[in-house]
Amino acid sequence: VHLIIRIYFSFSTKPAIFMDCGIHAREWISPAFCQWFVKEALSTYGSDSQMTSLLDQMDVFVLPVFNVDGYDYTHKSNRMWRKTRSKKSGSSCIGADPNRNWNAGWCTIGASSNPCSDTFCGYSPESEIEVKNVADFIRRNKSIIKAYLTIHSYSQLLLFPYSYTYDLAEHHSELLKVAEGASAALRSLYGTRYTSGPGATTIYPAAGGSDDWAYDLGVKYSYTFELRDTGRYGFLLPESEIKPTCEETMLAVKYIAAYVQKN
Ligand code: ING
Ligand code: ZN
Repeated sequence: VHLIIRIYFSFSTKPAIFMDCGIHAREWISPAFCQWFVKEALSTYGSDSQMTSLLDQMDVFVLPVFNVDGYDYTHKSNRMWRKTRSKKSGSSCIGADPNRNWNAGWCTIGASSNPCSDTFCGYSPESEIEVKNVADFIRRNKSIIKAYLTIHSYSQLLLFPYSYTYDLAEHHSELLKVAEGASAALRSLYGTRYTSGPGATTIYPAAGGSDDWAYDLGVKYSYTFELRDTGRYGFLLPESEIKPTCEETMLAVKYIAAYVQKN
């Protein structure tokens, strides 16, 4: 069962932004950011004019920990675990990659059909209960969801479709323009540099990712963040970087939200 927090200030149905964190178990800065975002949204509504206007006009769905079992496992057994923790009789290997399990060019490129691989695409699209549940939620709320944001680490990238093909997305130039605006906003705080672009050419080709799936469903503003750092600490980002990372990332998320709000 997933916790999805809906931030809203009136009961009327408004356009919405959906954001998830913690798809991959070991990317600890990601759930930290979702938690930060909720705190910041609730505590700055009424004082920060941009946040107030955003939440007056839109609802925000936040899924703070997508891969709950995997996240728990990184705390108790293996800090570097990435996948879910699902079991299947006949294989001694556990879990599938929840960012290779979506029905978007599923398992055609940059994914493995070997259950022991860290990028195992699963036995079928949406075989992972976490993916099925969130996909159902987004399909159910598709008419109001205007943007899909998914938070990973690390590499300091702002990615958008496609990752499962080298073809450019129909809205490529607009997606790139918004990503570059968001990266500039992020950089303005501490000088942290992000690279923006389609997943396939900016990081690596990989099918079955959530942003490609949401985009093909019709959610135009679909982005994957890869937060700090660029590899010095990697997944083991020191505690001292949590607050600055969250603060700068807020600026990028608010930039995208403000753009979506007026379009
Ligand atoms: N990176 C992503 C991954 O799942 C990605 C990159 C984004 C792939 C979008 C596919 C689609 O491999 C990390 N760090 O998880
Ligand atoms: Zn990830």
